[in-house]
Amino acid sequence: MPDASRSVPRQLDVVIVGAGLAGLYAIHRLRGLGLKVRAYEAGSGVGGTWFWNRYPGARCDVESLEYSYSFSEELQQEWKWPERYGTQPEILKYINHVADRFDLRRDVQLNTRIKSAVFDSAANEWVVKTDTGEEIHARYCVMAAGNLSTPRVPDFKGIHDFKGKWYHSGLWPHEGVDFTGLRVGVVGTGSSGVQMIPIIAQQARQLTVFQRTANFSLPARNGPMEEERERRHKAEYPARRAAAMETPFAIGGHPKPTRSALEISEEERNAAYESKWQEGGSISYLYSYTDLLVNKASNDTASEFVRNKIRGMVKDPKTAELLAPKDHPIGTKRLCLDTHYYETYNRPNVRLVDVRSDPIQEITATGLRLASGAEHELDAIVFATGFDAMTGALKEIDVRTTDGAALRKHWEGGPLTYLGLMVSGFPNMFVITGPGSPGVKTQMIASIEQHVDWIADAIDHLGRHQLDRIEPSPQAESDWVQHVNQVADSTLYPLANSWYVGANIPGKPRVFMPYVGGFDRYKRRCDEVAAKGYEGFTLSRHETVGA
Ligand code: N01
Repeated sequence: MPDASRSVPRQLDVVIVGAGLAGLYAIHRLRGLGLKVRAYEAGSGVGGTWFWNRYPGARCDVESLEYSYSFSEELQQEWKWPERYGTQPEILKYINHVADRFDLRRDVQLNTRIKSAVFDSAANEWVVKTDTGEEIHARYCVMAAGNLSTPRVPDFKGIHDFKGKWYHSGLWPHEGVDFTGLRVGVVGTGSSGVQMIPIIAQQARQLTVFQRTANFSLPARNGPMEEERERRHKAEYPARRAAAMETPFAIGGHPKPTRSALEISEEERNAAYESKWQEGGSISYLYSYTDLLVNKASNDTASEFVRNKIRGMVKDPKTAELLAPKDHPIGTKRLCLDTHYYETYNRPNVRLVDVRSDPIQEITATGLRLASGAEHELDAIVFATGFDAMTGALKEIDVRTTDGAALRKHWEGGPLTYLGLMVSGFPNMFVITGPGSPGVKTQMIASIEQHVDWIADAIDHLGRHQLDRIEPSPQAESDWVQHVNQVADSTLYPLANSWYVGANIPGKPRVFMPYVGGFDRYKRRCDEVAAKGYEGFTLSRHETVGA
């Protein structure tokens, strides 16, 4: 018998791809406009990043009181964060609480992956198909599929011959993994590796870390939430959130720097770095001076301070030198936050292997072989090797239009968007925190709320003016991409081989993807565009063929 749910397409106003922090807020906000919405989520639960990344030590690197939704004063007052930085289980608990509190689950469909999305130009609607054979028709499509949601294990020869177990940080087993007594290898020393290495080291008989690029990491100085700090923060929540909107990272509480790092004496500068180091956190360190991310000589002072800290913490001088990053300025790759990362290399059961000078050649049945022929016997391998960032999730969906456009083709030379929110040639499709957006360089939930609010306002505007189609002009898109690149080129960011430029994915076009002009500047631009009647966009009323 034919399955009715498959043969009768579901009709919606807005189809949302993903039920992470962005998808959930989109449901709430768009439902508030009286629209019929539904989010489709590949996972068996809501939460996106925080649903999938369950590796040991997974924790947010933005403080809990900041890294949370601001749209409900009651929610932000009532929720109690137990620690300065939220752990993955705690954040997932919070997201589930939000889903229940705002009755969002009734518009979420779990265990469903979107395979294709085709804009039917004549009918003026998106036709979206799932891996379960369902078809959904919707006027608008909101891509809330995440920007670090396509895990990537390098294409190592022999991986399927490995007799032990292997894992990726972003696809961690729900039941957890017990490494007790095992010889474990961790490949990758980005934020995920840096967080898991100290914890795995406590369990494993032996831990071997395979490092290609040393990363800068600062101490998180995590601890239980101080009552007085929480009370003060909550008393000033609305003002603090508003102040955060006026900062480049959408994070409040850090005084705006006023001087160059080169304007003051070395002694004074190092004292300032030391105080930030003791305070913990990455934003305050990078915000020490006006020019740390734009002037190499200034940055050198901040980089060298951290390198010296590493040299002081790691007892073996050779290991310390390997761990001290020298190939990129601090902050130009995502700055890590850790708890006892560098000290972990002083443990007798931990060793560091440099796979820059001697790359991983293949995985064998019993471990891993390097180009030199050196073999490492392992019982388990953990790949903390990152994601096909920013574009991976969207490229996995076959996004097309009946007018012949295909997103994969449009983005062949690198992603093109206007304001990071829309793509020319793909009407009525919105992207949340994708390429061209400052999202990944900010307190992500603030960017999510700003994007979703802007999108909701745009859809509302269309409805109030009897319009039903919006798309950016190719010129506005190309101007924005040029602006994003110009801004990036005026900073030190392009000096690093990072996922910001797709460097971790062999063959990916090297294009700087996030907008690094600052959240404050970006938000002003988005507001201005809307105030000018959606400048750079074409708004129209579609006449249904045959109507
Ligand atoms: O991934 P990454 P991640 N052989 O891409 C190495 C967010 N996040 O999962 O630098 C050997 O940063 C690669 O080496 P290299 C955050 O935005 C946040 O750690 O390419 N090594 C690198 O060391 C973060 O930036 C939080 O030379 C190989 C590592 O794998 C983003 O997610 C926590 C290799 C990948 O690092 C991604 O972080 C976790 C190979 N063939 C993540 N291929 C917090 O909030 C890759 N590598 C705290």
